[in-house]
Amino acid sequence: MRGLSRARRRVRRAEAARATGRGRRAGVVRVAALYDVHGNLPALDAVLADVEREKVDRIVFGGDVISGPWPAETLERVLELGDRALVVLGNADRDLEPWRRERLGDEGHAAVLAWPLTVTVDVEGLGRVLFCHATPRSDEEIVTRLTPEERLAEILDGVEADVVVHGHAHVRYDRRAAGFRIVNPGSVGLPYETLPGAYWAILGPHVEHRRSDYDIEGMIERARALGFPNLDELAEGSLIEPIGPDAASEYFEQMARGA
Ligand SMILES: [Mn+2]
Repeated sequence: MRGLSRARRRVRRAEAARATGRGRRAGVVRVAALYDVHGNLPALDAVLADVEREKVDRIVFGGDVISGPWPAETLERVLELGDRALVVLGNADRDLEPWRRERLGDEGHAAVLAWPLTVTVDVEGLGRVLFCHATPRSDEEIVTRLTPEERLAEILDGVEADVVVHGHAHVRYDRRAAGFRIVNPGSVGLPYETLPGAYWAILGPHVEHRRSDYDIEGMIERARALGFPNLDELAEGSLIEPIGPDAASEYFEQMARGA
């Protein structure tokens, strides 16, 4: 059944590609997926330095890009990448919280709000890869590596992709379910993993999870010197003593169930 619907999707996609003359974007071999940066500039800079060594064709920012200590600088980094960067909107990017509003200004905020909810890229070796922040239909619906397959099937019903890349829960995984390969690259700026660091992934021709090291203590000091509010809340559980992927996944899955 699943194989059949997958085959049907492939046929529909091929037909759509012929109809529009699109579909084959030659040369898209490797994509770096940078999710949930959360305005953590030192983490982003460490990841971008590692990305440069990888010779990727595209860098996809998977939402919740700017909300954090360095919103304006983070947006600048994204814009500096020009056409190499593709960005999707995250729920936290929409937030009009004063720290960000002051630093981005109306123009910056408008640029952020113009980001689409999904971006699709044909990646050699993986097929059609859909990037979204939370799910293709919502930038705040929670999916974790523990989400039951029946729920995934409902959430992803009608989605035309081979691979769905999402974030929002800040825990990396790579899973096949409901006829899709589903990947969370983890979070650059606020990961809930065992080891501190900045988490991201390379897609094409395989899925490779990556971790970049950076000076976390230094980042916290710099953010504190800026006067960024709620820093301790932010740092605790993620940056300094990560609560870990199991506890975080269970916590978010409970939220998803409304418990
Ligand atoms: Mn987030």
